[in-house]
Amino acid sequence: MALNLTPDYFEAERRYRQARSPEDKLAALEAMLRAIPKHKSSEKKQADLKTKISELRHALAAPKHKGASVDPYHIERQGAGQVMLAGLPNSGKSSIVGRLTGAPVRITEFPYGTALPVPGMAFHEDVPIELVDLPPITPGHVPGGLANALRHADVVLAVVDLAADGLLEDVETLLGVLAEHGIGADPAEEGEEPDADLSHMRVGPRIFILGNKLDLPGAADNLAALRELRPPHPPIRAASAATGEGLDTLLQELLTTLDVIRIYTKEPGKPPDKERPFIMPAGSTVEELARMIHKQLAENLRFARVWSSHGHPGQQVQRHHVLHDRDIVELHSA
Ligand SMILES: Nc1nc2c(ncn2[C@@H]2O[C@H](COP(=O)(O)OP(=O)(O)OP(=O)(O)O)[C@@H](O)[C@H]2O)c(=O)[nH]1
Ligand SMILES: [Mg+2]
Repeated sequence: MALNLTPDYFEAERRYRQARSPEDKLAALEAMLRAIPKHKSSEKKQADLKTKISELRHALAAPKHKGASVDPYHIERQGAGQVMLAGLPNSGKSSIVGRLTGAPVRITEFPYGTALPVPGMAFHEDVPIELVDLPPITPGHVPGGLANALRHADVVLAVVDLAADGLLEDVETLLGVLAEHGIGADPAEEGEEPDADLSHMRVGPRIFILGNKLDLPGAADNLAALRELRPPHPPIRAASAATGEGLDTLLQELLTTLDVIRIYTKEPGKPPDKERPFIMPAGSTVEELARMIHKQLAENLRFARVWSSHGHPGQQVQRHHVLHDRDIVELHSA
């Protein structure tokens, strides 16, 4: 006899396969058990699920012994995208993340002050962007977890100290270390124009060189020299964590790079919710917005009204209508 598994079950099973932490796996298994039809033919499957759930609960409750700890470099992606700061010791990574996000980073006058990653949320206008402070990297000293985290970031900021005597060398060293770990090694990052046919296949993060400590004597001259001598990719940006100079522009640019739109929703007869926009990839549709809110809403969607600078106010649109940044959307379902 067939098991007659429901869409809810398949959804939970998909979550189980994609779960990265034991906690997520457990939650997905519990959802699978709730969703599985309770009849004779599914008894074996139910028992399997119960065994797996009990094993996982045990594993989670057990005290963690050395070596079995959770990967500290696994940081959940949040907001418009994940931006990781990689750099040689003392370049000011923690200072930048601290200033822009208020996260509890450790800033020290001596190198190697940061031992573990610290995530925080920076805001450009009302869009949250996740910044992650990382321990320093040097040739031969890149923890596997850190390299892996960098490869999964949306953007990597290669942070250098603009006032350092060996700035040019520092930049080459840092980019070399990153390239060795498969970060930023594609031709588009090596000074050539991105190949139009291949650009959509890009995997891995975008890279920016971020010169910090722009406030210090000599930094501006060093920056000018760097700009003259380096190829145009990766692009070079400059800032000062001490004065804040350049940081607004940096966030603005990160937002452009992440290529997201913010959508405000409203209910009929009410003003829009301007507090918490939905952040979606550029090109998203009304249907995708509905799905983000609830799967059922997407299925029952009849039409939407959109207030946009790209159409007349309250225009009625269908589910495949493409949204623009700052559109206000009223969803109507059956
Ligand atoms: N003048 C000036 N000093 C800065 C700036 N940014 C950071 N510093 C100083 O540089 C030193 C190192 O700063 P951190 O933010 O700890 O540097 P880091 O890159 O996180 O260092 P590690 O974690 O050891 O790799 C501290 O003394 C900071 O106060 C800046 O923009 N201007
Ligand atoms: Mg640090």
